[in-house]
Amino acid sequence: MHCKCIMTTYLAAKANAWNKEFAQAHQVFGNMNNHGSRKLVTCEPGYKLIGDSIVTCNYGQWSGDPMCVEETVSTPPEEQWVSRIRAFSSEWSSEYWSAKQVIGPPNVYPQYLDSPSAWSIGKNKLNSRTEFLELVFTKPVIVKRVDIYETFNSGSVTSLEGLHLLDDNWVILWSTVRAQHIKAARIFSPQLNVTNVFTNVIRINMDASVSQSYVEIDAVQLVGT
Ligand SMILES: [Ca+2]
Repeated sequence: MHCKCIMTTYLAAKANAWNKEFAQAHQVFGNMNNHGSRKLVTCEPGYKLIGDSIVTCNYGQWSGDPMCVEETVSTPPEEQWVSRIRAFSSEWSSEYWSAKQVIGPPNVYPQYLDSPSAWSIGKNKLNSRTEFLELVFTKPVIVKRVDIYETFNSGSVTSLEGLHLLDDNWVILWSTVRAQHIKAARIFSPQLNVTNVFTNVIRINMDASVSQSYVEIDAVQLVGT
């Protein structure tokens, strides 16, 4: 079985030295003698990762034994709906228009509608520029795309962040200087600036002040490998 892996540029920038022994099989960066250091292992297209994506150096031994094996049938990227709400800036109520209305597949889209089945900002938040949702998905992936199902007063999203599980740092995946006000439902999938973040936690930052109305999001899908 042929093995071939690539390291993300994120870690490559931090790398001190090659871990030669490990790199022969997995091509990961890092200092092999550094106890407690963690590495992210990813596979090139056409290869599938078997085992954990993150390995930890434990007194000279790597935890787990991830491998990249050639795929006989290429697997499509993982597509996941929100499974849990981690945090939110506000919500219209604890039930209708609540943050938990974002969980699961869309049930308002493609309608453009003020619907209690979508999350809405709180009652006194029409001028708020600092609204956010922190969303948890079941399986961590290398983030390729985030689809935001906007169903009322679209266009408020100003940036997207991913909580990189390797070091628990928020990484900005996409941002814009100005929010918009679009009176139509849409699936917003911005072109990400960073495509090497490994996570199952996404934060959506919004500016509601542009629309001066209730900003609503029906569902969010995370796409990655
Ligand atoms: Ca919904």
